[in-house]
Amino acid sequence: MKKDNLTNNRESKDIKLIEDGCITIIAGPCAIESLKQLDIIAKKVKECGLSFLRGGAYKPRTSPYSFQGLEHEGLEYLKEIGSKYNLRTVTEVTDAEKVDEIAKYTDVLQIGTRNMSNFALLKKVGKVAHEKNKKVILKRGWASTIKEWLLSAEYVTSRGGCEVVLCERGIRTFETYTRFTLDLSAVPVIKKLSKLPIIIDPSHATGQSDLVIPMCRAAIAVGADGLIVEIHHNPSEALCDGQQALDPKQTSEMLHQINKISKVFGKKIR
Ligand SMILES: [Mn+2]
Repeated sequence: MKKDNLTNNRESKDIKLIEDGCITIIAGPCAIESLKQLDIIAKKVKECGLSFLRGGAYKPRTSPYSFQGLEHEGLEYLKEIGSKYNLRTVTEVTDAEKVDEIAKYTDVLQIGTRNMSNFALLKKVGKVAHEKNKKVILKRGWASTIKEWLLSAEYVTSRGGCEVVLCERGIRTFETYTRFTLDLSAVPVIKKLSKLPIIIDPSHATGQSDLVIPMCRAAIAVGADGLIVEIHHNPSEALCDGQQALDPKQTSEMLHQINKISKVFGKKIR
């Protein structure tokens, strides 16, 4: 697809990441693996009635020998598929020098757990998000306190202002059965200390697909404004984080359950 098409055929209407009375569910693969893979998964996201597609192009991996993402090529696929299905896109920024480039291809800039204290990156993301009207998801550092997390958010919001959403994604404790320990009490604490919305990432917190739906339910019950969930059309063949990805059937089941729980709180999913 030509670059002009990629930049021009989006609906100009701005939509917020979080809206009052709604639960925002962001879904998609951990990593963008190919145009076809992203197309299949995005189609599912659209069929589920959701508005936001996630997908990593630059992947910060614990091991340098793991798949590092398709990088620039992945950004092009994300933009193309976002346009095709009219989905807003979410992707991670890992490096201050890449923020301008990535902002041309995505609606939401995600700052990952490893970069929550990368202040040069936070300042750059805040500036670019303000100038280009991008939204920001700031994940909690896995060894960071809530107060440190809120101060990191201020690095972003103080560069002119933009929509910033916090994301609790698990912290490191002595427990090794789950990948991290999901700190659900962070939700009411954030609600007490801050006006920023907060979403939950049950995929990275638990690291196991069978634990994702129960923690999604708990996240809505505790008052989270949304979820970011890794899904894949064929988790056993995923190049990244397949063990925690929901397959299409589990994705439908998750939405079915979250829809029911959201109604209890007078909210609808989007
Ligand atoms: Mn992942």
